[in-house]
Amino acid sequence: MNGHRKPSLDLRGEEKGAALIAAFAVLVGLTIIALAFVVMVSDDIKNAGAELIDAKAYYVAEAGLAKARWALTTDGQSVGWGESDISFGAGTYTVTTADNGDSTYTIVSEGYVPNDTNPVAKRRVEERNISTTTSGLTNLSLTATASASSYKGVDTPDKANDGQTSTKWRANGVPSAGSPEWLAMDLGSAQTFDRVAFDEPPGNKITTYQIQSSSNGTSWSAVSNPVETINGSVTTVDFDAVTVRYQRIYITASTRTDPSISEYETYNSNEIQSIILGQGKFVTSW
Ligand SMILES: [Ca+2]
Repeated sequence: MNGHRKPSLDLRGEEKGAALIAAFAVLVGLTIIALAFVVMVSDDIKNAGAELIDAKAYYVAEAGLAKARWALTTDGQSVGWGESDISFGAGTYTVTTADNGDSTYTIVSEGYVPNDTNPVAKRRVEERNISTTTSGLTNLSLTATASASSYKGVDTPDKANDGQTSTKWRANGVPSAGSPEWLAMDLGSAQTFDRVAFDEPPGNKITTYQIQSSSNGTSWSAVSNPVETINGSVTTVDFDAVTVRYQRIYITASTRTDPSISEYETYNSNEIQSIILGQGKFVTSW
């Protein structure tokens, strides 16, 4: 033994080279995988950011929808109500309510982030097939205080708004232009109405009259654009909506000496009594 190392070292050197190449290959592989992860994660972050903004636009649109439901059911607004560019959270919404002409209506709300002028995200929410019923309109006369130019016997003014057609108000006199008879309703506070209906006992017919409104009970003016519809003993008059405390029927001619009214009703035809929220809810994104 001369202390030399075995020449097999060179052989091991070849092995070492092969190991280096393998290690390099593994390193390259790992680097590619790592880079791929970086790209994937970066895409995910980007996508998550876009999804977050879209989600915000969606919920802003939902806020507009909720506002419309509240406006129509609680706030006394009518179909056709809407509002635009309302700031809410991260964006703005524009909401409309439209009558479909078949006793249903549609609410459309659009949400924009950050605004509708230069939106990064937009979402549209529609609620359809919402129905309304106006069959149960509130007769405002029932809680009003009636008074009249005159009355006869037990047929006092309050019999015209007691909810019973078997009782009536009867004037004590012959109405004429110079000597009118009238029946008035004090609603207690200013209220909106656009329809009056009065029911007359058999044989009675008021032939010339005016529906008048007043804010103070002393100065009166005729309602605008009255349209009369007669159905049996009931005469309905529709006119441009007014918001006042007092109104009356001002009678200047009648087929009978003493004009009589068994029930005098007051309505707001735009009043929405009940709302059934639609079954179909559609979300459209773009
Ligand atoms: Ca009555």
